[in-house]
Amino acid sequence: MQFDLMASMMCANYGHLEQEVKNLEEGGIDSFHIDIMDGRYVPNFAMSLNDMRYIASATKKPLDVHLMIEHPNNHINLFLQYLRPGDTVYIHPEAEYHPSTTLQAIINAKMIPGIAINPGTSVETVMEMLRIVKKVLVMSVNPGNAGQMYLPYVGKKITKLLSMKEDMDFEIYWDGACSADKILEYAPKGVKGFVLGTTLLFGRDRSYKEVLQDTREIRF
Ligand code: S6P
Ligand code: MG
Repeated sequence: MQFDLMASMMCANYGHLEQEVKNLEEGGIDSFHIDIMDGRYVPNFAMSLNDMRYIASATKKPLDVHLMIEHPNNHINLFLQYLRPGDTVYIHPEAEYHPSTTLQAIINAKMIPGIAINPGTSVETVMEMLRIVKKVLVMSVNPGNAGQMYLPYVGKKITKLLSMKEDMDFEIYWDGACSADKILEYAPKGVKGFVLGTTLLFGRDRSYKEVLQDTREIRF
């Protein structure tokens, strides 16, 4: 079964980031998930512009940039200038007065537009944007931190999005507390990709290659 695996780079070891990027590439990661935070939209500072810029220069794999910042339109060009066509940029619609304007800027720069949907945000409130974006990042933990518990009530929202994705032409990605069990359950239902952090990939006593190989070989 085909699904994408993204590495949540806020969980990487910054003492040897270059080696982390290499090991993840050699392990077969599909893309690098970059959690940008401003300490305002979420109560944390994870990664910032220079971290993203470095990783963009260190790999040819796509970047998956998750902007957890207020009013991303004020800063969107700062980020876009270091990205390549085919990279993805997610915004949180509630962080912006005019999210469709920001999504249009991402499209105009030839990046893939996405929205991230918080656990407390309903599908109905982002309906129009589902017509614009190609990717929907469903947060299954509250945004701001790695290493949190999965919030089971998010499952109903994923089911609803799965029933809409063909007609509205978007793909669904999972972000937060992603385990092998969740991949086993949701990949066959049509979730296209999974962000891997501390729950499955980082801080294990196994190599990234071993974990990623096992994850791809999950028996459905
Ligand atoms: C959370 C962020 C996520 C985390 C990821 C970490 O604000 O958007 O991308 O980095 O959830 O994974 P885990 O397995 O530690 O929850
Ligand atoms: Mg994220």
